[in-house]
Amino acid sequence: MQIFDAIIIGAGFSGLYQLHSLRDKLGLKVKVLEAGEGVGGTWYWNRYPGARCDTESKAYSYYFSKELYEEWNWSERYPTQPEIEKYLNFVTDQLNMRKEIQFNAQVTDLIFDENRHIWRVLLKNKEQYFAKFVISAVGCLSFANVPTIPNRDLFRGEVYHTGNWPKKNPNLKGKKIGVIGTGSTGIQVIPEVAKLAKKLIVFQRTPNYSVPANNYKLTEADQIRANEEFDKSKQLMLQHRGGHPWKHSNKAAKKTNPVERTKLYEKAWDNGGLSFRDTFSDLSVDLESNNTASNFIKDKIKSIVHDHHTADLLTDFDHPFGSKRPPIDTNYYETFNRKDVELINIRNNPIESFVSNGIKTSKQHYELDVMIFATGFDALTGTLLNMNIEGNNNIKLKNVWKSGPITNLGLLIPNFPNLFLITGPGSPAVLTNMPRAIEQHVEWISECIHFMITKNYQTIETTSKAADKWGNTVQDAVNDTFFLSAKHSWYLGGNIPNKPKVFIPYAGGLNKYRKLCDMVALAKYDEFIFTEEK
Ligand code: N01
Repeated sequence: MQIFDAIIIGAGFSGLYQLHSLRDKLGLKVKVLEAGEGVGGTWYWNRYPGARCDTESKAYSYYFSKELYEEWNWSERYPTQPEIEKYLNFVTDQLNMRKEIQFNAQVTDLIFDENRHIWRVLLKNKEQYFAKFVISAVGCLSFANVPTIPNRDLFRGEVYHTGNWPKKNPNLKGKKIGVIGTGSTGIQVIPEVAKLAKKLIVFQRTPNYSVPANNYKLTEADQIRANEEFDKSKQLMLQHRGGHPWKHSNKAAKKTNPVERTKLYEKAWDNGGLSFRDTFSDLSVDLESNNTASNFIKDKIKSIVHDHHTADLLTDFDHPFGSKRPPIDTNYYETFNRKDVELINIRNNPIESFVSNGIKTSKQHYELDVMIFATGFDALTGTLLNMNIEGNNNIKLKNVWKSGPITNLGLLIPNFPNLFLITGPGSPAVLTNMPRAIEQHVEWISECIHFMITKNYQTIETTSKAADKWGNTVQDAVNDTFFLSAKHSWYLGGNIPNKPKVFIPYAGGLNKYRKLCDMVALAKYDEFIFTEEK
């Protein structure tokens, strides 16, 4: 029986760097199991029209190797899905990693053998592998949330979810298309689909605050500057709570006079992108300040959208700005000025069922050839809980996490020895520029495994007490913010019926989290239990 030192599940940003770290830095025998036909993870599956990253390309790259960074040139300020997929293939080949990756390998079960201290990993095709360590690199937004609308079988048209978009792009030209969902994904897909459709109907339940991306092509001079600024950018990202390459503002909106405040919002709006959230220091903690941002965005939307009724629907916000992940867009609001685009409020006119040629709401019937669900994900826990994961005494993760995920630092789960999570629940991951969070996790995990090897340790496990303590830290961090006021947000599990309503990520900032993780390593992981190699 062949036993790997480590099995990594997933070949996206996390899995690839974890493979490189364990294989090339620690010399371990590693296998990566990937459900898709290629590398990319999130960026393999989310190939819908308009898919692109909201983080700027020069920051949405690996920073563990300056050489690698300099060898790749991004073409636009924000990278498109095809370009990110290409980048991850480039990294895979540059580091010669393809041979360790098995594609079309969907993991169904992870079962810990307590006697032998190894994990048995089962695939959908019934193959099985064994490994001392398992590292979950399954991504945070990888389990599609597909609403259950009655009579789907009756509908004669096509149905797609943006998170499982077909590799062969469907032909949408000249069709009557419906889109459900106006989160970051819907806001990206809607303007692109509108260009192709004969008629586009957007079914909106909750409007979202969106800021212009202000995308542009990068020049050769931009590339040279990005390379020259590699170290400076890295430092900025390490200091930023969200892992982004800019400084936090130290100005409170409330304490800034209204003329100056509007000037600063205008500047941030023109610059575009996620940094708008950091225009002032108090937007996520002071409602009065938050309202100044919210009203500014509302006025902008109303100045763009010609039809008053549509503009009112697009600005009927039910949560403070930033309490849900704020999207950025290219021509989202402008799209509603097209004659062939209609916005339907499904909050007071809910979708009741599919019919053979479209969809029926409580008030009306809409003819459609294609329905696109941009309805998001069972985030952070969905993919993990979709596998059968059994730890000590065959205890099932499904049962342990019945009332919400329990982890220590988002990295380890009590009773599941040697199972590490990259960007797991309880980590700051989804509140950050993901590659920065991923690099921090991978490096921490690799260092921990290295420590175990040098000490001849067989297993590592966190105690329930330490995990409960971390759970309280996660709760305390969110209590200082507005995140809890967005009741339906996926951060809170609010988008999935019957999911426990607990705030899942750590909201204390990646910079602070990194220090906490470093302290644990410096203290030689004294919060963890190790067993020695027999
Ligand atoms: O998903 P979402 P997403 N009936 O959950 C609606 C990342 N991302 O895929 O708000 C009707 O945010 C739902 O309505 P409501 C980013 O972190 C990154 O857009 O619940 N509507 C909402 O409008 C983001 O936050 C990039 O009332 C239903 C929408 O569907 C995360 O992915 C790009 C419904 C879902 O919004 C998820 O974004 C894109 C139902 N039954 C995404 N169920 C980057 O650039 C859901 N909705 C990196």
